Amino acid sequence: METSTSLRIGIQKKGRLTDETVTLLKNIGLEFDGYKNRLMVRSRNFDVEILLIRDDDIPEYVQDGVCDIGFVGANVTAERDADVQVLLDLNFGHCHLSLAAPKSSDIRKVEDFQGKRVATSYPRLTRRFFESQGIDVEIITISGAVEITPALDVADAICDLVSTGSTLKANGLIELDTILESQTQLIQTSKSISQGKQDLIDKFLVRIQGQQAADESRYIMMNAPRASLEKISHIIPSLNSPTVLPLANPDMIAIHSVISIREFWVVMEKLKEAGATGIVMLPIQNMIL
Ligand code: PRT
Ligand code: ZN
Repeated sequence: METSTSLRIGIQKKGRLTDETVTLLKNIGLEFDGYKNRLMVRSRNFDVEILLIRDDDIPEYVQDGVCDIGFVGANVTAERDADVQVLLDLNFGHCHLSLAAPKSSDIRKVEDFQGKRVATSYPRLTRRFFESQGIDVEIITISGAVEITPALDVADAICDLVSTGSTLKANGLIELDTILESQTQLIQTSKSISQGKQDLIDKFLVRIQGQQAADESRYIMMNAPRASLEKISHIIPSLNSPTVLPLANPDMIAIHSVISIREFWVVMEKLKEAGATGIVMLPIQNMIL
């Protein structure tokens, strides 16, 4: 059942994901303002409402069709066991849910957790993990500052999100096993939605994918001897064949192409060996594949 005629997007109101999510929505062409201290904002140029809510509520809101799509960490969707479709990994908000124990304790591997107290804000995922390992633990559900529970003797070990690892270190904890890898995802309700809304979601998906492709690509330009063109064309794993432009010196050409940022350094060294000079790399604003 549809609850609204506008496409409803659920995003985190205030937290680690908010700025990057808002930037992404603006980058794909949604115009809106004044999202701070608001529960809902309407887009000026699309039939879209943005609901600003706690990240914990996003999976259920999407599951129940209150929101049609949402931007939320995979960790939250997994903990809520929400029945939603994952449309896309968004490559920000990377973290992992890990077991950790005090440096001073003798807990070093999963079997050592037998009979221990484990504090976490992720009781469902933690319980499921230990059940899968056939290990009995006492789960202590804590809503925040899980890392201080061993020092307070509330727990023997913890299961918490880690990104840089500095919080664990500052609290004398050692990271042991990772039970879930996470990043922000775009999720969609499994409830039926109108064709109009689906078309809009598909349009946004294409735009996000274009943005992602642009983020991980660079435009490169170089000069090279005309005689090196064939060799250079093989070095550049470009989307299509490279653009070749004449230069004032008839023996020289300019070559333009798009390459993956991950390949840049390896490709650049080979290009130099093949005679390319003045290699320039530029960021790409957007890219429709
Ligand atoms: O108010 P609301 O409920 O919306 O926000 P929240 O406080 O529950 O969430 P928030 O804003 O802290 O995090 C939102 C999402 O960011 C999480 O659900 C994850 O998907 C993602 N994320 C990425 C993280 C981290 N990295 C992260 N490091 N969420 C939390 N942390 C915490 C972690 O719990 C620990 O306390 O940061 C600390 C560890 O960080 P490091 O860098 O010291 O390892
Ligand atoms: Zn939360």
